[in-house]
Amino acid sequence: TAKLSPEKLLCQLRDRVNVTMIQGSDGPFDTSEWQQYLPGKSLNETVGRLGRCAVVSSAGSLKSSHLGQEIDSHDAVLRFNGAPIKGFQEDVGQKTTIRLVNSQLITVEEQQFLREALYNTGILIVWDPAPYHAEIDEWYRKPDYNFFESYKLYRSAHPEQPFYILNPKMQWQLWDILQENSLEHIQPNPPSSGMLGIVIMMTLCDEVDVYEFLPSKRQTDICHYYQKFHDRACTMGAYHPLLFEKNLVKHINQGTDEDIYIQGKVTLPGFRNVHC
Ligand code: NCC
Repeated sequence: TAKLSPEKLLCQLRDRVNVTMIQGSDGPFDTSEWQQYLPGKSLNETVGRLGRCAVVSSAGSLKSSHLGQEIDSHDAVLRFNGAPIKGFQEDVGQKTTIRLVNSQLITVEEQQFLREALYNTGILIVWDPAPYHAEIDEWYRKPDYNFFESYKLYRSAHPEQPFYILNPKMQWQLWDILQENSLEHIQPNPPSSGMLGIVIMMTLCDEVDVYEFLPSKRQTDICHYYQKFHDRACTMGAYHPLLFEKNLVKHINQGTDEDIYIQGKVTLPGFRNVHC
């Protein structure tokens, strides 16, 4: 269903999706109070230049994949929300460089978020669904989940751990590209954490391997590798435009169909290696 060639699509992603984190100079965050909470260093300074990166979806099809070693062989690994490692190393590895969490998790499950050791490793990034192409201050006044207090509490408890807030403009820049390259009308809901994480890693790394975002032969209705819960919507999408995200990622995959089938693996170039 994609309309642009893979090369042109990569250029669109590179040039139109601005991956930035909220900084102390951004609109309502330019107060002395917020300066104490936002990290002093930029994400780029914190991670440095990354070579091979892995993005690990939380899909049930990671179960019994034995992909742990391969995932850990990357220079950096990105994981999502509450996806655990303990007890699942064999399938998902143990390295965690970045954990991308949604605002719902840190607000609704605030107590777990503040307590569980899982979150204390690596760099945290939180994102929140913003109104379509809203300016930062409009979003700040009406976030989908009011996660700001939870963010501050976590920052006070773990001042040394880098913890960023994703600039909400990115989600709609990405959504526009998804919509333009789909024949159907897409519900105006932001992309999933999975798709946001893929594009974040494409900005930081030379090459990005994504695991079980496009399902392998292990495809299952089990939602997550760490739970027994069945729901096809986890893989196909309900609120998030997951199916469209997956079509787009399939279109720009530089790996083989066999890699998808056997390992659930897609290989994407980092934006530094995209020449337009
Ligand atoms: O389930 P979730 O996502 O945390 O998964 C992270 C990303 O992995 C990809 N995925 C997951 C399961 C699956 N079977 N196939 C997949 O491809 C998706 O790209 C997904 O984004 C989210 O995107 O933030 C989401 O978060 C959960 C939930 O809020 C968190 O896990 C915290 O508990 C949402 N579930 C619910 O709200 C019930 C989910 O819709 C989206």
